[in-house]
Amino acid sequence: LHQSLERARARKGPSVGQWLEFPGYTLAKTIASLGEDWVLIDCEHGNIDDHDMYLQIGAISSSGVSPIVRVPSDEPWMLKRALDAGAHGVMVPMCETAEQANAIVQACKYNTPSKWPEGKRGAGAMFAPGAFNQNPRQYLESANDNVLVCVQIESRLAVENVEAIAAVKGVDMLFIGPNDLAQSMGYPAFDHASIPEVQEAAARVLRAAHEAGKYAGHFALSADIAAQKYQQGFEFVNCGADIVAVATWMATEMGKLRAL
Ligand code: 3PY
Repeated sequence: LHQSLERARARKGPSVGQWLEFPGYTLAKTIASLGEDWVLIDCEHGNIDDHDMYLQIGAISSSGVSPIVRVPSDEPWMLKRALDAGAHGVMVPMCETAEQANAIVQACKYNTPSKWPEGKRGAGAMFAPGAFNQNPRQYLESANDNVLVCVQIESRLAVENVEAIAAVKGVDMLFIGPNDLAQSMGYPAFDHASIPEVQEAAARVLRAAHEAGKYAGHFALSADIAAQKYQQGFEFVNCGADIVAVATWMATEMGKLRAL
C-alpha cells in the first residue's frame, strides 16, 4: 500500500479506491477488478462482520489490490482482528488526540526494541502472510513497515490537535471524514461541501499532514469530488461506495421506466 501511494505520487496522480458497505466475497472480488489501488472494507458503518471482513480481504488481496479495513473504533482488539486477517492498512475513525493516535500506532506494531519498543501487537497472525504473498517469518519482519496506519480527523477537537496528531511517529495518513467533521462543528453532515468553516478545517488538516511528511486523504462520493480533492492536494481518495452506486444507478434506471 505504501508502494502504491508512492507510485501514485510519482506519476502525479491520486491513489484511488472504492468503499464497501455490503458484505460478500463476490462483491469484493468484482469491485477489486476495476482498477483500484485499494478497496476499503467499512466495518464501522457497513454491514460487514468479522467473517466477511476475512472473506473480503482475501478477495481483494488476491486481485492484487490493497485491502484497507475501517475498524469500528480504536479498540486494540479490533485493530488486531483487521491486521491478523491481512489488512494492508487500517483506517481508524474519530482520532482526536496525539495520545490516542500513539495508542493506535502501538496497537498496530509488533514490538521491535530498536524501532517500536512500545509495540503491543500480539504475534499470532495466521492469515495475514497470505494476503501479502509472504511466509509467516517474512510477514512478521515486514508488517511494521508495510501496514499503513491511517487515522480519521473528523471532529472539532481533532482539528484543534491535528498538528500534534500528524507528528505522531507511525501515523502514516490523516483522512478527513467530512460528514462527521461538519456535524461536530454544528452543521448538517451532508452540507459539508458548502460550509466555509469545514473547508478551512480541511485545509488545515491537509497542511498539517504534509508539513509532517504524512499522506492526506479525503472521503468522496464521486470521481468529480475526488478529482477536486486531489487538486486541493489530497493524494488518497475514494470515488464512491457500493451502496451509493447500486442505489443511484437503479433509481435512475427505474425512474426512466416509471416515467413512461
Ligand atoms: C465521514 O464523512 O464522516 C466519513 O467518515 C466518511 O464515511
